[in-house]
Amino acid sequence: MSDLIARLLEAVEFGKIDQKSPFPPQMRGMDGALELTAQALEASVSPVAILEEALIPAMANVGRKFSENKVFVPQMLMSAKAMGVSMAQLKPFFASGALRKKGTFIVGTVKGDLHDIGKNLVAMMVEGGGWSIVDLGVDVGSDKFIEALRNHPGAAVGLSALLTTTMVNMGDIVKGIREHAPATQILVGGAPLNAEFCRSIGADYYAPDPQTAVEYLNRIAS
Ligand code: B1M
Repeated sequence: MSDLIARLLEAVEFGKIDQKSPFPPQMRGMDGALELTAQALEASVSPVAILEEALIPAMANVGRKFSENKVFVPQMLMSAKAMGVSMAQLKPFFASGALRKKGTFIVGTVKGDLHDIGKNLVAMMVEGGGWSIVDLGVDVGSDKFIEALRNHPGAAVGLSALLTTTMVNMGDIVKGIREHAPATQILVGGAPLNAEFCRSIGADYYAPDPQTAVEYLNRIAS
């Protein structure tokens, strides 16, 4: 692992956003995710490596430490912010999709759930795969998905959930969408889900990661 990747992983894991950020105190004055991502890109480290070898493992470490009561919500939030400033710099590399769009993809994190990093990543990769994105944000119920479908008939829909307590809300959203537009392609994703859960709520496809989501959407578009 390159030194820059290792430092970026550490910056995101400890929630060091940029050099002037006072948090965490032990990293005061050091480069943060903002500077280290820019340096990695400048050094021709691939955006995929930045994502897969630094950002995603950093968040996995944060999640493990949260489970072990070694970090708490504020630290998770700082890590999410650090990841956000890094992802913003990667976006242009992933969002250079074909000029002619393959279709529209409506995406949101479901009702009750505020986790948006995975959803943003999926939106970014799908956009890069040549789709127009309608991002409804977080805490989205069936009414908003249906309204978006009214504005974008025939669009595919993606639902994200990170909590076992909110993934169950996907069932109602799928039901609502099916009543309004039965043929809508609905894909679901997020850490606590699996293919069996997807089938049980009547969604069309479970995508474990953004790339699988892109591949599925490209299959249904062709
Ligand atoms: Co929260 N959180 N969190 N959190 N958080 C988890 C999810 C948790 C696993 C941590 C833990 O206990 N180890 C745990 C859930 C337990 C459970 O239900 N099984 C948890 C908890 C408990 C909570 C709170 C309840 C904590 C509290 O308040 N006591 C609270 C809930 C708030 C709410 O949503 N109502 C909460 C809050 C937060 C923050 C706000 C502080 C922050 C989110 C900030 C933000 O998103 N802007 C946060 C964070 C950062 C995490 C962890 C550490 C990281 C999540 C993340 O961004 N991962 C997380 C632990 C973990 O994941 N290991 C945790 C990186 C991201 C790239 O991965 O989102 O999994 P992920 O997305 C992946 C795939 O899942 C997939 O592709 C992505 C890339 O591979 N994917 C899709 C996701 N959506 C998809 C959709 C698709 C296809 C693929 O198609 C449509």
